[in-house]
Amino acid sequence: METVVFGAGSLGSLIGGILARSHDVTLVAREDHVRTVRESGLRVTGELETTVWPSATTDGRDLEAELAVITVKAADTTSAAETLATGSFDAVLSLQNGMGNEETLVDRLEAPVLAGTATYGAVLRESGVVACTGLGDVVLGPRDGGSSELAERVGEAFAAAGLETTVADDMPRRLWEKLAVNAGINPVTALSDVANGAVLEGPASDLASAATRETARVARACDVSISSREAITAMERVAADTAANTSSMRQDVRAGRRTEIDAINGYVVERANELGLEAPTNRTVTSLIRTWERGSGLR
Ligand code: KPL
Repeated sequence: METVVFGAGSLGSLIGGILARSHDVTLVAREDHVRTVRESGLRVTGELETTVWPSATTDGRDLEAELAVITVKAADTTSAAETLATGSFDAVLSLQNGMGNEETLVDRLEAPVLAGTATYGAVLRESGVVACTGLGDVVLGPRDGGSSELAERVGEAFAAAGLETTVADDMPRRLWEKLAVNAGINPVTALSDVANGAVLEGPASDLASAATRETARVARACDVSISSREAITAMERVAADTAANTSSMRQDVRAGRRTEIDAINGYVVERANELGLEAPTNRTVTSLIRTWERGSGLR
């Protein structure tokens, strides 16, 4: 399946690299990464070791492919969608953190938009080299739930390349569960500068569990059935599976980049406000991260 990966940072390079084993892939990425991939190929190290030769470009305009996989940061989804709208795709798949990305894509693109989650650990070590730091899976499906032939076709293409893939008919619930996991792990690890496993014990555990529990409560108020226990179990499972990893928000803070706080804990606070609910832990961590972003000149 001819695929464009828009936003080939850590996760995008890993997914694009694995897809390139069986499919025609174009990476849209930063200049230094593009140059190295063109000269020396894309090297995947760690679990899924391989070197592949996808096409690579810095210019995402006027591209045509069967599938566009979106892996940009949530804050960059609008500009990614506007750029992609100059090209032509049969389907678009969001593999991003946070909520609201699919709506942003649907509003600006004609192609059907699928929702997805990816739990592979990925770190872009240097231009042209991405490490797979943990095997995971990709779950994808229609963004409103249910099934579609398109989702099946994309799922088959991913599986054929060796990505562990599930086509799901309950994406709204899965996106909320991922949000609850990220709402617990990401801000706590970023603010405390600790690896994901630190949220399994001590004061970090109380804070992460509270943020996750609040997220599950807001999900239920949005008619998505997810108990607090289920959400906390999911958060603890991910923290244990990725114990030594650096969360994406901690990576952003360390690199002095704007984080995805608005689409994660900020989203929970917004939905809670609309529904007349309290989300004090999410509110607090959102304020702290936004304060850091402001102090760093990022917002
Ligand atoms: O998705 C993640 C992230 O870092 O954004 C988790 C699940 C926390 C894994 O690191």
